[in-house]
Amino acid sequence: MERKIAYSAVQPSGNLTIGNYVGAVRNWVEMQSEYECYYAIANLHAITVRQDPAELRRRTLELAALYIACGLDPEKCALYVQSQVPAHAELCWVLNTVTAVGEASRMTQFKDKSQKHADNVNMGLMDYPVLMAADILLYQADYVPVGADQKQHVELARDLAIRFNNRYGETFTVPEPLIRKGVAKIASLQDPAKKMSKSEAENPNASVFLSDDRDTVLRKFKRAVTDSLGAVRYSEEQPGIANLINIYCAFRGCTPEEVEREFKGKGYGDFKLAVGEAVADVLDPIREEQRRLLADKSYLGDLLARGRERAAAAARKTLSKVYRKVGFYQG
Ligand code: ATP
Ligand code: LTN
Repeated sequence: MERKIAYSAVQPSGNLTIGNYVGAVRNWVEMQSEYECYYAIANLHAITVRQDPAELRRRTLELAALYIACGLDPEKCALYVQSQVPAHAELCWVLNTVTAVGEASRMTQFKDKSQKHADNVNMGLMDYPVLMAADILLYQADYVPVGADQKQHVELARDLAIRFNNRYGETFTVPEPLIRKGVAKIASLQDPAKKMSKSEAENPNASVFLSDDRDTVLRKFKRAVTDSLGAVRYSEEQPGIANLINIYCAFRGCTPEEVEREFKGKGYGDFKLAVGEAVADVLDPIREEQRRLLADKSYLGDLLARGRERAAAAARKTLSKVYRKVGFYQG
């Protein structure tokens, strides 16, 4: 039987946080044996907000190394850099013509980012979800493993696939988001109402990065905002503690009930230390492996070149079908 296809990407817009890790990348690793997987470094998306060019280039390689350090196996999945497969930008153009300006301008992330970057509300920012739809549809993906904040974008990709299929005839697989409960939205350690973000952190203690060393991880959890109840209990009234419980569960592989039992009668200090240790135990070997991989740039380069070939072959097939359907002369 043919394997189902999974597609996802992360922007090289900053160091990955533990939110990116448990909300996205770790699920990719789990899927690679069962699905035909394509995972990209979304640098076309990244430049919708201002980036330093040298840093963007450096972060692209760092992210590739990090993906592998987190357990992605380049033999099992196609790992590649988005800008190296031109079909993404080409399909985006076609999809733009079936996207209403109104529906693009209603996207929550567009509205948020327009506010945060009021001096740079560029066309790319508004086109961001259409490019993301192009990413997904090019590979005829069945599933898109992402965090909760990307659900609306995957829904737009579904809408565009259905609309295009209706207008031009069956062309695209209609994708589904795959969103894990509990870890879909890890919150900022300083403000549990906000998502932990890699590029928007208002306070350096808000996000835990995969690159943080053990002492930094422990310090950030020690300073995490908690609540006034004084008990390690999973409840909506204690969003700070609920977030820490989610993190602990994600890193230790246990349930919130087990955590409540384990920390019954203990204070927040003990609990925060335990969460920090659980996270650091997982991050230490990942950081070490990333450092080892980054020392061999030619190995990384070869691997991205192979990923690009595989991705480009699949993408070309879909793009050529699309061009045929819309009536483009293909020689
Ligand atoms: P930025 O802050 O630069 O907008 P980001 O941290 O949101 O970036 P993305 O590259 O936009 O990171 O997202 C990569 C993946 O990680 C997406 O699937 C996204 O849903 C997921 N993700 C991001 N933040 C979290 C979080 N706090 N909890 C769970 N998943 C997350
Ligand atoms: N917008 C996504 C990154 C992304 C993506 C994709 C995710 C770009 N293209 C395709 C899934 C599928 C984000 O996580 N911010």
